[in-house]
Amino acid sequence: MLDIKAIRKDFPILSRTVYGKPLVYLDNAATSQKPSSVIETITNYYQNYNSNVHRGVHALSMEATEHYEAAREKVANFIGAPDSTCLIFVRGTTEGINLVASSWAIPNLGPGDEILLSEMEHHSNLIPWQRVAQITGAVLKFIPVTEEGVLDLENLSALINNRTKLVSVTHVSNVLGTINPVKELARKAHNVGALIMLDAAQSVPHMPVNVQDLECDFLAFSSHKMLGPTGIGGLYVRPSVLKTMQPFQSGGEMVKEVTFTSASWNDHPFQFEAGTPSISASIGLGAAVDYLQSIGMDEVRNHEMAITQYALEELKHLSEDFIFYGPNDISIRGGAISFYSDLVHPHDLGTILDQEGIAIRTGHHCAMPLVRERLKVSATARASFYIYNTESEVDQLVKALKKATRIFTNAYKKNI
Ligand code: C6P
Repeated sequence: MLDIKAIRKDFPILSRTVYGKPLVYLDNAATSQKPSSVIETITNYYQNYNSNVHRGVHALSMEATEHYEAAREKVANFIGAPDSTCLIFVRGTTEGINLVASSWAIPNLGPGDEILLSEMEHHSNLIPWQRVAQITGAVLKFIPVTEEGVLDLENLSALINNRTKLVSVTHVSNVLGTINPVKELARKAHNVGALIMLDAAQSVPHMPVNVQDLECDFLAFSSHKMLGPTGIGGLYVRPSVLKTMQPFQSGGEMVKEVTFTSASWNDHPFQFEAGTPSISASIGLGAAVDYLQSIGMDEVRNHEMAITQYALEELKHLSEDFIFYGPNDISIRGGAISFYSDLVHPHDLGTILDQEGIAIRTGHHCAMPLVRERLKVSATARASFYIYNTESEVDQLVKALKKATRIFTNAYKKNI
């Protein structure tokens, strides 16, 4: 069991108030809060060894390089990568997926090749592939989503076929909370010679993830959702695939020899990290990994299951007009709960909850096709949990939702 009281003390922001009420932060799928250790690590870099990496012979630069590469080791180890050379620092999940689209997919795909996605993808794992399809002539296919909010794998043998070159799916849905059977998908993809990319934005922060165990070829995630700073994330690429990839951006650091007319590429991962990297953010991500590892990812996941289960049970006490999306089986869902009620528009719910100091997200969650075309609503409200959330905060959420429902039901009655 996590000592939530002690954990909360590590997050300075959790002691602030919003409109005079204690902050109840339930927007963790959008971004997580940061512990003091991460904030102090970043400050320490700027106060004591701020310098560029890989370039200088002076003490500060060498210190910065040491910390930067130590962070890469930590992050690679955290996701079970075979070694740190296959962990590329990127700005986040979005850039990681775009890197794979540019450096692997565009050079390798052609007309008629198929890219298999699912209907529950975030725009970051949809639009880069739409662009790849436009450029290469490849075709996009989609694994459907069932009423329960899980992938419908009934026709998988037809969807993964000899034309399939890439399967790219989210490990955990940011809207439905569903944890997808990605290992099974990896096996099926590899059976036909296709590669698999995992959008791990919502899994790496919340559960043990091991890229070798999952047998994936590419995996991207964002630091800011796992207690780390914004502007940094990781892209794992299987070493045998990494060797075949083309450069992403070009400029300083990604080259070995340069003439006026040509250049040769640096070793990976540096080949994919052109320009001065996000040094402080990378080191901050290393500190976030240290923090999560000090708790233990099994414990992180256990807490998430417990609080999500509690929330699902308590939210049932709301008016019957509320629809909750995603599977009920807690073993296949993460800590994001999306809901909708005809009584109160999600944006109104978000605003009323905000007045109570409760932060949730409302909208299409950057998964417009799923929300509009599958769930058939314009928006949902979403509460999402992390290691510092308590059952008492869930109670406050339920109470505030009841209040919002009352306000709108009364206003509706007055109008008729
Ligand atoms: N989802 C949410 O509120 P970036 O922005 O690159 O760090 O992450 C993009 C991303 C990709 N895939 C999934 C499954 C995600 O959930 C996200 C980010 C946030 O749901 C912001 S839209």
